[in-house]
Formats: sequence, structure tokens, C-alpha cells
Amino acid sequence: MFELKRYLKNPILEPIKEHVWESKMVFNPAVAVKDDKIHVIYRARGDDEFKGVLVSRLGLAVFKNDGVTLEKRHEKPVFAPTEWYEPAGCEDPRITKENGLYYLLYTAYSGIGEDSFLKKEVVNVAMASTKDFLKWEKHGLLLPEVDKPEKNGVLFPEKIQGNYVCYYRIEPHIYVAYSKSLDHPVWRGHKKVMSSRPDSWDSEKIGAGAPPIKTELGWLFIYHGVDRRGPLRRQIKTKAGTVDYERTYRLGVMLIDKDDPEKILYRSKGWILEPKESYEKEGMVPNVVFTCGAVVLKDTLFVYYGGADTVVALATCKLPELLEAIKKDKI
Ligand code: BMA
Repeated sequence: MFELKRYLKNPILEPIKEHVWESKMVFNPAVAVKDDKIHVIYRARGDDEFKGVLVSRLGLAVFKNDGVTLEKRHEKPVFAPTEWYEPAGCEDPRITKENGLYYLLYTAYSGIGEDSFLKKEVVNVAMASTKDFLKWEKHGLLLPEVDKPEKNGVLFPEKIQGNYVCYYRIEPHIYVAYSKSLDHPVWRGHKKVMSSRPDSWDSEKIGAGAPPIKTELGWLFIYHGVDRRGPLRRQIKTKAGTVDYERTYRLGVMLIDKDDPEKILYRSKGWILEPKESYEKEGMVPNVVFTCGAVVLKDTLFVYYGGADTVVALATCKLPELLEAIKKDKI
């Protein structure tokens, strides 16, 4: 089984106690390259709650083009809830560059509450865009026509057959939709394209990880899979005490046909990263590795990910070696 290699000095970002907005959790990072710098946009939670939910905002850390040397970490969040559909948080960012703009897809969470007029639809994918990761334009809910909670929205970095393409997740599967425009998107053709697999590490549910990356073999698509097999209730020691927890989040990989986002060419049987280190097994939510962004620098794939919903970490591999390994693992 092919596994990513962890960066030896992980984690690369940890919560900062003195910053109320990111004092408890920094996790699930997106990544984008701008002016030869690696911009890591991460989800953060601190001290404040909305109806019992820790509010999520997005922070920005800028790294040199080696992917690991931190140049600047912004003291304040760069993106925060302002709209009616997201008072409980802007979660799990994914960034795609398109027409010279950086588009952000994120999970807009309206929270749960007796008086919530959105009782049924508390989780939606929303979109925003920026040129510099500091000033943003919010475009609203991306898929208002989807009447079930949807998450894990990713945009392909170019049009395919004249359409922008988006993957999103309605539990437990991944769906695709197409739009001619991003300025005034109308998403059509909603269709299930990838399923969870019984008796596997991705048996309970799956969801997009990083936005797809173009390679000579097709689109490289890193996704997360959730496993609920094994003992029904496991007791795990965390900093906050002993908790019952039974899910494990791992990362897997697929290759998608370059002209057809509905055609899976290869799908790894195994995972490419699973929680092993203490910063992945212990934290606010134990046993989680969860990525929202990856980038190829020279011939190395850099996968930025959240460990145990508490820290940001990095794992890498040589892209040609990963592609070779996936081909051997054909579904
Ligand atoms: C998912 C998302 C992720 C999180 C994961 C594990 O449902 O909310 O943001 O990392 O659960 O808690």
C-alpha cells in the first residue's frame, strides 16, 4: 500500500491560545499558490459559540515556495461569518484558481436550534472569491436547489466540455453538477458519481478532499473516507478526558478521466494516509486526517491536512510514484 510521508516537523500550525478566534482548533486547510508563495487558508475555532457550536472562521498562513517555511501568519481571521446562512461558521475551505480569481467553496453552517427557520437545511456549500485572500466577495449559497444538507464542495480548476464542474457530498456519496458560468451559476445535471464501499476503510461515507489536480493520466482526486467498523464504542483518551468515539477519517485517492468527471479510472483500494501520530489520534476529535488542499511543487505533491481537528500538518510524496501506485490499484 502506498502511503504519504509525513513532514518530520509536523504539525506546521497549532492553535494560538491568545487569539480568541483560533485558541482551540486550527485544521482542514485549503492551499493556493500566489506570487510564488504557498497560501494556507485554514479553519479555526476558538472561544466563542453560536447556540452551542464553536464558531468557525478562516485564518491565513503564508509559506515560502518550499511549502514549509512560515513567512507570515495573520493575527486576525481573513474570512468570517456575516450572512444569514452561516452564523455558526465558515468551515472546511477549498480554493480553486479560475479566470485570475481564487474561488473559495466552503461549508456554511447555520447551526441547530429550535428557532432556526432553516431547521432542515443547516449545512450548505457557499462560494466566495478573492484576488489576495484578504478582501472577499461573497456569492451566496452555491447549490440552493439541493434540498439535503450538502458539504465538501470542490471546483475543478478549468472548464470541461464547456462547463465548470463541481463535486459535493450528500451523505454518504459524492455528486457532480455542471454550470456554464461562475458569475451567475446555474448548476445542472446533479448526479451521484462516487459511493462509499462496504467493508472498507471508506464504508460509512466519503467526501472530497482537495480540488482535483491535473496530471498526464487524468484528474488526481484526493478524498476522505470514514470508517465505522470495528468495536461499536471505543474509548479514547483525549486532553479533555475519556470520550467514546467510533469513527476514523482517512485519505484515499482516485484518478478521473480528463474529459469526463463522471468516469473514475482508478481508485485506491487502500488509504494513502491514516491517523497514526499522536497529533492525528488525540485532539478535539480523535482519529482524523482531513485535507481540503494539495499542491504540486516541482514533482512533489504537498497535502496539507487537519490532524484530530486540532492542528495543521503536511504529508508529501513524489507525484510520479503516486500515479504508478494508483495504476496498480485499479478498481
Ligand atoms: C466532518 C467535518 C470535518 C471534520 C470531520 C471530523 O463532518 O465537519 O470538518 O474534520 O467531520 O470531525
